[in-house]
Amino acid sequence: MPRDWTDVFITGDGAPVSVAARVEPEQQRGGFFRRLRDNMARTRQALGAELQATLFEGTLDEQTWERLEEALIMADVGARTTAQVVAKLEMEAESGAVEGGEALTRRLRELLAELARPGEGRIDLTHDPTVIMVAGVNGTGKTTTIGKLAWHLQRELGRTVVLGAADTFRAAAVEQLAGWAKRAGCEIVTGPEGSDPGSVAFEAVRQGRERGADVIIVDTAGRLHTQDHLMAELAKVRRVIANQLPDAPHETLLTVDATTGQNGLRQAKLFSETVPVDGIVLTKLDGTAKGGIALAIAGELGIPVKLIGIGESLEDLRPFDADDFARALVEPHE
Ligand SMILES: Nc1nc2c(ncn2[C@@H]2O[C@H](COP(=O)(O)OP(=O)(O)OP(=O)(O)O)[C@@H](O)[C@H]2O)c(=O)[nH]1
Ligand SMILES: [Mg+2]
Repeated sequence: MPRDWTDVFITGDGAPVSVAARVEPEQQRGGFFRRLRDNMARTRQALGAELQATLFEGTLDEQTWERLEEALIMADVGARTTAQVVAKLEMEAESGAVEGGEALTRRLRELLAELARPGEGRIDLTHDPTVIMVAGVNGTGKTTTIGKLAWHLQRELGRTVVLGAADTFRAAAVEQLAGWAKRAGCEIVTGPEGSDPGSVAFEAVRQGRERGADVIIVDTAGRLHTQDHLMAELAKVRRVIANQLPDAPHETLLTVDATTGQNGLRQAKLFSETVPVDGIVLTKLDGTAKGGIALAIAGELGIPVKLIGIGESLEDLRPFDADDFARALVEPHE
């Protein structure tokens, strides 16, 4: 079942979903996933050859599962996800529930997709207003993602969006976000460079409420003097937002750069230990041949990937579909 935008957002009753939102995905999705499949062709072929040699031709023994584990790790699926998937497949094979190369391969694909779908994969927009905070290592695509998301919410879902420029550390950060606000056609709340990010976030939520905005998206810094300093600041921004509006932020999104592989995964772990993260935005998937990382991130962190970034322009944000990624990795034999 292809996943489109209408599956990503919980909009409540009678929310206007434009025709564009409903008809757009097929062509664009098709284009991107064809590219993704092409990019992942080498990985898929290598994994396919290994599946052929193990699940199809060999007798299923200890060695089969070890080889399968190695092959999945090589495909960047991640050690923890791999161990879980292979253990489950082995159990089902031994109990006789799944038999034969084709059934095992199909089941492998299903298990990979299942693990890549932990928890609630949607973003709830029914709060009044909904506050979304975006965090992540510097350069992973926070500001760009916010611009794309604001554009999408305004254009396709008819929501009014206010942005909060709480990255006050970097001189150009506010300007950059202001550029995106202009492109997306939404308002922005800023503070002077070097000012307290907490007060900018507070002000953004306050002004957003005053103006009757539907969604407030708060940008944050990706780098400070030290890592500890950054984590403390993120926690503080969160607290300040909650003081202005109880239960907010309703959604904390963490951006992860897909091209940084396992390193990105480690950084994401660190962030998610400091601020409760509701969803991952996996960015720069257009620049990597290792799309398997999408399955690893969700599986390893236990946090759903909700959106993916596939380029630098406004329309280059898409819903994440675990089945698509599992299929791009494990060739269907139907
Ligand atoms: N190819 C590609 N580039 C992206 C994507 N998302 C972001 N970028 C680029 O990555 C770079 C960094 O993006 P930013 O949005 O500035 O990242 P940030 O997390 O806000 O960075 P800091 O504010 O420095 O912490 C920019 O050049 C973006 O154009 C994506 O999905 N694909
Ligand atoms: Mg930024």
